[in-house]
Amino acid sequence: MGVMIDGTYRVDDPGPDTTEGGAFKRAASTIRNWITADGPFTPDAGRYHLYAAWNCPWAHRALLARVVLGLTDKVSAAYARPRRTEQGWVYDEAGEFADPELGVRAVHEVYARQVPGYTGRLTVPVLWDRETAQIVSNESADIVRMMGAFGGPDLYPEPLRDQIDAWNDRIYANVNNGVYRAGFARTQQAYDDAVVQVFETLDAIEDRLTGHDWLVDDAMTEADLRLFPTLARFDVAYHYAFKCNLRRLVDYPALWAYARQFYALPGVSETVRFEVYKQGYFSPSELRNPLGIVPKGPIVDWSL
Ligand SMILES: N[C@@H](CCC(=O)N[C@@H](CS)C(=O)NCC(=O)O)C(=O)O
Repeated sequence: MGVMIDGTYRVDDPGPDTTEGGAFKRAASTIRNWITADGPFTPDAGRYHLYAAWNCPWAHRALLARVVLGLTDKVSAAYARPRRTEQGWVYDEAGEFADPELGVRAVHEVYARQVPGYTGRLTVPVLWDRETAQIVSNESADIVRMMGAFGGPDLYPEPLRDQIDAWNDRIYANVNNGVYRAGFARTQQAYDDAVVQVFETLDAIEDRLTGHDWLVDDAMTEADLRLFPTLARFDVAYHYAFKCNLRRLVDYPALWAYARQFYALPGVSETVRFEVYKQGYFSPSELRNPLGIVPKGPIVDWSL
C-alpha cells in the first residue's frame, strides 16, 4: 500500500503513523464535503457510490448507516478485496470484489480523479458523487451523519447530542481506535496504556448496558452504530491479532447480549463478514504476523 502525492500514486508504504512514544496516531481525513438539502451535494437517490471494504471498521460504520437508514437501493457500494496489496485496497475485474461503478482496480484510482491532485493516505470509506465526478468525503464519521440527510430514523437527535458526542469521543479514542493503538503499538508502554483504556471503556459500557438497551436514552443513536463495528471484530480479530485479550466480548453479559440484538436487526448481518475480518487482520505483516497464517477459530455463535 502507498500514498498519493499531488494526484500521483507512490507505492512506498507509509506504515502506521506513530509518535515518539511508539503510540499509533491515525491521520486526519482531508476530503470533507457534506450532503445537505441546500446542495451542492443534495440527497438524491442513485447519485452516490460508496467505496468500502468489508473488514474496515470505518467503512463498516458507513455500511451500517446505509442499512439502518434504508439506503441500500439509493446509495450503491463496492467492496475491496480483504487483503491490501502494494496497490493498497484493490478490486477485481468482476465478482463480489469488483467495482461496478468506475471499474477501478484500486482505491487510489478513485482518489486520482480529484482535481486538484490529491495528497494523502488512500483510505476507505470513500463516498463518490456520480453527478460531479468527485469524492464527497473520505471521513466515515461525516459519511454516517450526512446519510441522515436522506431521511430515516434520526440517529443524532438534537436533545441527545451532548450525550451522543460524549460516547462518540470516548468510544472512538478508547475502543474503535483504542484497539488499533494496542495492535500497532511499538513499545510495551504504548501497548499497556492502550489495552487498559480499551477494557476500562468496555467495562463502563457494560455498566451502562446493564438495565439499558442502548447507550443513550431508549433508541439506537450514532453512538451505538459506531460501537458495533469494533464489537463485531473483537473476538475474531482484535482479541488475538491486536492482543486485546484481557476479556472477550462474550465475557461481558450485557454487552454481548446487546451486540447480538444489534446483529439481529434487519440488514445488519449482511454488513458483517467474519471470515473476511480474519483474512484482513491476519494479513502478512512484518511486525504482527510475518507468515500471514489465519487462525481457524474462534467459533462464535452470534444468534439470539
Ligand atoms: N478517518 C478515516 C480512517 C479510515 C481508515 O483508516 N481506513 C483504513 C482501513 S480500516 C485505510 O483505508 N487505511 C489505508 C491507509 O491508511 O493507507 C475514516 O474514519 O473514514
